[in-house]
Amino acid sequence: MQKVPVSLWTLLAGLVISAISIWIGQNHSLLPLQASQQAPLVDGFFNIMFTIAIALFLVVEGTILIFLVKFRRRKGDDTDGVAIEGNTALEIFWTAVPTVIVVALGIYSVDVYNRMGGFEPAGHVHSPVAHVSGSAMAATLNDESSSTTAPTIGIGGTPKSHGKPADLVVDVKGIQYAWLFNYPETGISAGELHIPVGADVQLNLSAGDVIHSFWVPNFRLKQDALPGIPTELRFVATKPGTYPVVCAELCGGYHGSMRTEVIVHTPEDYQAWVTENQLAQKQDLHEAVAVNPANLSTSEFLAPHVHEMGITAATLVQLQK
Ligand SMILES: [Cu+2]
Repeated sequence: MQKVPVSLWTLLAGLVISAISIWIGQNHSLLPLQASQQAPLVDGFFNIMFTIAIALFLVVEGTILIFLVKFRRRKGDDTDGVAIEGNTALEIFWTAVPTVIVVALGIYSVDVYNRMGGFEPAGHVHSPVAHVSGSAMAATLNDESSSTTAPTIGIGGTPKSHGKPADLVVDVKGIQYAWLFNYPETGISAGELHIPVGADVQLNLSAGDVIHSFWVPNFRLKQDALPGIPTELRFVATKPGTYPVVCAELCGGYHGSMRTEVIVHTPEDYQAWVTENQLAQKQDLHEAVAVNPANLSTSEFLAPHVHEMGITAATLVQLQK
């Protein structure tokens, strides 16, 4: 039987490994459901990296297995192995290949970041810029405050939407250990993020105490919320549903419980939610027909009785302690 040349075996192995890697790279189910316009861009990049990783794994582990068998010690062979000092051609090859891969991934990732809006944060006008006095940070913040535009950090409008105002702006504040959502246009406050599907949404992020990170895995978006430095996230949700919001920056003892949800509504559902909440939150306590005392703080509960009982507001504050 004629011997098959090594180059042919190598070619065949290369083809099989490429086919397996590309198939796994496209057909794995490691990532959650895509629910934003940015998600397919991020996943495309992830899948390329995953394909390369699988190919490298198969090449390295496969070579180890083949060599284990082919170059095993035969019975009665007590000679030393061949002394090999180096191989310039091989070294150039295994330096060049990773260099090309890393540079190509670098260029691709910059392109993805640009298409996501990473280079176009609008630099939203921020009400009083927080000053961290007595630190080096104060100097840089003071320099910035000469203009009303805050530093631009985060994901902004995609090249298509850049320069246009977002359809919906929500102020998001991270505190130990919760996310607070304020809708400046409607005056609504909420503990979850409600948005309409298909709307161009801009989140203005801030933090009340330490660094938090606003992460929506289904949107493939993550942005730090920093004390004193505004950041933003701009995106379009593409599928109605309820998705988790996770704090992705270790922020203290209960960091693990700093979770909430983003609810992507159909436009009609969203409008209903806005109407319902504007009514509920506008209502003053004395206009309410029925009040559940369990929902009131001590001072709210006692407020109507303070006058009759002859105690002052100051006493009341003391009572709460
Ligand atoms: Cu946090």
